[in-house]
Amino acid sequence: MRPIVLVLNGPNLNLLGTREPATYGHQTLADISALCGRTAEELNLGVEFRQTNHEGELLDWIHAARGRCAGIVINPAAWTHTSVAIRDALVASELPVIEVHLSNVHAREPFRHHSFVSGIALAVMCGFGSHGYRLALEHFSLRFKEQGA
Ligand code: CA2
Repeated sequence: MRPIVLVLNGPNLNLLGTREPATYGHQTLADISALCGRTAEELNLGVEFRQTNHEGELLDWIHAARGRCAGIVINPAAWTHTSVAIRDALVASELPVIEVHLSNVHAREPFRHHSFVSGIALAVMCGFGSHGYRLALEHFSLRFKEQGA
């Protein structure tokens, strides 16, 4: 069985490609989903790609991943900077987590410099645009191979 990586996206990321291209690029979330699907095929991973504007729904998805998925890639979007609940759920999942941001949050407003997720993440990708998702999946693939999964 291929290890499944859950790729989660937080609020407003459904708007990608429609506004703020200078910050977030021209790709849509569907483009990023397709990129993750192609990458997962190449790496022989299973991938489930989701986005929500409802924090409780994201929490439910994280809870359900425990014991079923091998890792989580998450762009928590604005919840990065506000949500202890998402951090706690990720810890409770007992899964390795890679945090991804399209933009370099450290080059932006000070309120984006703090993340509740980074301190419990295996790794953080920011400023690579959609390539960050690919890098996260590549890292999981190497890690699973090393672990003999
Ligand atoms: O850089 C990232 O990926 C962020 O997670 C994106 C979040 C932001 O709150 C984080 O600080 C950094 C915002 C996602 C909203 O995306 C939009 C896309 C197009 C138009 C409006 C919002």
